[in-house]
Parts: sequence; C-alpha cells; structure tokens
Amino acid sequence: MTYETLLVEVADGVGVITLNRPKAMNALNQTLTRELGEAVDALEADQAIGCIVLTGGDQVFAAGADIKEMKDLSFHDLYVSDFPRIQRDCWRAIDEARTPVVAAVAGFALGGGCELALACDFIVATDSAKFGQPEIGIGTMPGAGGTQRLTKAVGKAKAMDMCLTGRMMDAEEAERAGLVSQIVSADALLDTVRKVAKKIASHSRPAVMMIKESVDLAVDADLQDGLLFERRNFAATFAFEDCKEGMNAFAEKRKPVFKHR
Ligand code: DAK
Repeated sequence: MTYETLLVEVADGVGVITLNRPKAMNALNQTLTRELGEAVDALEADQAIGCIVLTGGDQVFAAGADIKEMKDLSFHDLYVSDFPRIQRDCWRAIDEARTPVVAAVAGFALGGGCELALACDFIVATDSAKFGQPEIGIGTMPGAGGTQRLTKAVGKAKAMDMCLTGRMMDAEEAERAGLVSQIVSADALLDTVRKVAKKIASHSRPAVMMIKESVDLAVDADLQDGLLFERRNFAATFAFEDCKEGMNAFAEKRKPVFKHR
C-alpha cells in the first residue's frame, strides 16, 4: 500500500513505518493518523511480520497534533466526533497490536508525538531526542495518554512537572526516568532499531505475544494477579511447538527453527 504521509517498508519480518510530513515536523494531521492506524492494522494482520518499528526519521519524531488543523474545532466538534474517532483509532491500533511496536525517536516527540511514542511497547532514542507535553502552552492539555501513560512511565513528580510547565525532557533524563530503553547515536538509530526488531521477529511469535501481554498487565494489575497470569502463560507456552523446538535445540546444541506455532 502507498500512503500520502507515511513510508512503509517490510524486510526480514519487520515492518518499518516512517512518519513523512517533514515540513510540518511530522505534525499529526487527520490524514497521517488515519493512515497510521491503517498501516499498523495492515502490518498486524500480516503473518510474516514479527515486529513493527515506528519512526519519524533521523530529524524529528513528531511535534504533536497538527495545531493549524485543530485550532478552529469546537468542543462540540471534538465531543461528537470523539476527537475525531478516526484519529483516536490510530492510538487504538497501536494499543491493540499484539505484534510488538518499537518507537525509534530522534528530535522532538511532543504532545501527541510523545503520546504516540508512549503507546509503543518501548522507545529507543537518539541523544537529540526531546520528549514533552507542551499542550499547556497553547491553552489545552494532553489528550491521548500524556497524563496517564507518561505518569505510569516516569512517575507523578516528573509527569506533573512536564505537563504543568510544558518543559521538555532530554534523552539522558528520559533514559534515567525509564521512558527510554536505550540511547543511540543519530546515525545508528534506524540500523539499531531494525536489528532489535529483527531479533524480536526471529523469536517464537506466540511466545512473544504472551510476554507482551504479561508485561502490559504488570502496568495496571495487582502483583499477585500479574504473577498468576504470568505463571499460567508460562505453562501455556509448553503447548507451543516452538517451545519444544527451542528446548530440544538447546539440548542438541543447535539453533532453533521456529514455526511460530
Ligand atoms: N502543528 C502544526 N504545525 C507544526 C507543529 C504542530 N504541532 N509543530 C511544528 N509545526 C510546523 C511549524 O508551523 C512550521 O511550519 P511553517 O511555519 O514552516 O509552515 C514547521 O513545522 C517548523 O516549525 P518551527 O518553525 O516552529 O520550528 P522550531 O524549530 O522553531 O520549533 C517546535 C520546533 C517543535 C519546538 C515548535 O514548532 C513547536 O512548539 N511546535 C508545537 C508543539 C506543540 O505544542 N505540540 C502539541 C500540540 S497539541 C488526541 C490525540 C492527539 C492529541 C490530543 C488528543 N486524541 C486522540 C483525543 C494531541 C494534541 C497535541 O499534540
């Protein structure tokens, strides 16, 4: 499929989606969010894809929702259309994807851009990355998870500070705060994330899905419920052919050949 605001490439079991509105700093207009939801859904439905990478390229991730498109909307417009729904569907697609989604962030990830990165399973950033929820500066507030996912990721103090002052967090602070899994140099970002994604895609897909579900549950569940869910999922992996193959391959000192079954 071809898109007006995205580039999508598929190789080695990995789908890479690049936001492509460079003149507007990848601001998330309705076309982009609609296309992004469609692209994530299409990669998710593709059995050959074991990991999705979401990036804005090596300059900027996304400077937030498109303010110029949004500025004349009324409360009625937003409420009745549910933001509009099509735009919300973009976060829904990432949120509901069972295939892991890795964000590769260079430069600004602001407002909806930060929220988009937060909706991914983890974030790899360059040292140029800047995360922020600057909506307060334009008289509004985060609306796609900034007060919720950011708080769960970095804790109340930093989330309050960022949302109330609009200040940006640089890559080092973001890594210290647990927002970012690793920092890489700008020229290595896409290669590194492709390698990480390829590694994930090489593993048993059903086992990857169970791990993703279990880690996601840890964010909200009570510890004992989470541990029980994990234990049950661990036992369930023994029903996968891939689990037998992985353990036999270890015992036979060879590489496993997973069939994703
Ligand atoms: N919208 C539209 N255009 C933008 C933009 C944005 N968010 N950010 C940048 N641009 C455009 C600029 O207008 C400029 O375009 P031209 O003037 O050249 O045509 C071009 O990108 C370059 O920007 P600057 O000239 O401003 O570049 P600087 O390096 O000086 O500054 C900046 C970069 C990123 C610091 C600055 O552009 C900036 O502050 N941008 C706005 C950041 C912001 O406030 N973001 C939050 C927007 S509100 C929801 C989903 C999403 C949301 C809410 C709900 N639901 C599903 C319910 C999200 C809301 C938001 O993100």
